[in-house]
Amino acid sequence: MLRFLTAGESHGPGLTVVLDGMPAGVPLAAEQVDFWLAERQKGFGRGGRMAIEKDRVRFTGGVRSGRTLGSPVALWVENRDWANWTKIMDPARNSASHMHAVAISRPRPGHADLSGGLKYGLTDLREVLERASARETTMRVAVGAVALRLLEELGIRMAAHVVRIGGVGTKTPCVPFEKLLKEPFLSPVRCADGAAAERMVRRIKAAQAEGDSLGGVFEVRAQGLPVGLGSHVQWDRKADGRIARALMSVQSVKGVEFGLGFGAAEGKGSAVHDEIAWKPGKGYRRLSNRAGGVEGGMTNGEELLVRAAMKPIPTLLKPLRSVDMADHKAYRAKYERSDVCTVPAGAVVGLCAVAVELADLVLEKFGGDSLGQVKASMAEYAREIKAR
Ligand code: EPS
Repeated sequence: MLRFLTAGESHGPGLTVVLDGMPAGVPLAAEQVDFWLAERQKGFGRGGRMAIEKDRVRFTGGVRSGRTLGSPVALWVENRDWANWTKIMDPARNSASHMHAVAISRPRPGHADLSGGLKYGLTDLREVLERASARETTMRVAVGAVALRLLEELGIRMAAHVVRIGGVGTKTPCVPFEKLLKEPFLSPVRCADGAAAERMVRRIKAAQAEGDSLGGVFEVRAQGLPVGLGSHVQWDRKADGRIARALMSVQSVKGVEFGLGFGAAEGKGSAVHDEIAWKPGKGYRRLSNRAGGVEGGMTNGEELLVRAAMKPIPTLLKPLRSVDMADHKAYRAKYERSDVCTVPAGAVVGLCAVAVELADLVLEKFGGDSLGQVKASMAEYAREIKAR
């Protein structure tokens, strides 16, 4: 139902996304997208680039008078840094000798550089890194912010926060949802636990002093999801599989877990599964939420709780060993401007990636070309479920 494609290079003129399948009539203002774009740019541990960029969206299709039209929603964000890269990134005018002079032939371990260069037959690794760059996550956030507007209209709320950075983090297993709606926005590392946030900041400062980078874990939660998004009947319709794919496709993500996640493999069945209860007029609920809100590939009406692990970013002040692709000689990578830790930004990107998938799952179940039709169909289904 909902699909999108992004385009644009990190130091090119700007970034584009086209989102197809949004119902008509969803109230949508540029400031609502800009809010999340700004949140993605924050976070202790970011590098010099974020002082240059001030991401702002421009709607170039699908929105009129503050509402979606049902046609593809097209979004554009300018790269301010483009002004400093016009010579290197010009789409038309560079000479072969100039291109040779600025070519990058030394792949960074952990980046897309080497595999991308070999796969696409490129000798200038800039042609890989420009697109592999996490700059692209700007548009995941832009498109997620649009999906979030639909979810909000349907009474579905989302939150995200950072639970670990570089091995230190919150000791609270599950921060209350209401706290997550406020605290992460006030925290330098987007963590709802103040004491843990201080430990994380200290850890980032230490890594920075050592010329290193840090990864971590963020958590995405959603409340108000109806029972039965996704399906058990086919592998590619399973809600958890689809959400996991969306998160795994975010730059630097190396692992995804729902609820207890890997922990579910450690305990006995009686300590892992969520018992079922029923109340007249309210219907079914679970007595715990170790599954993270998904069972059998379907949402079960409990809160969605999914976590993603991000590796440390691969551009390091402390260089790792690699090989120059021009002469096959060993070298230690030269340092370029970079971030030390992007996990706080990752939490925003993750929230937005999950938002798109949830909006798609909702539209798949409830259909509807207009917001009014989706709402009516959801309300009818809610009545049916409560009566069971
Ligand atoms: C990135 C390297 C850095 C990051 C960039 C992702 O950019 P630069 O090479 O221009 O300093 O700042 O992230 C963004 C620009 C962004 O908006 O998040 C990389 O190599 O992946």
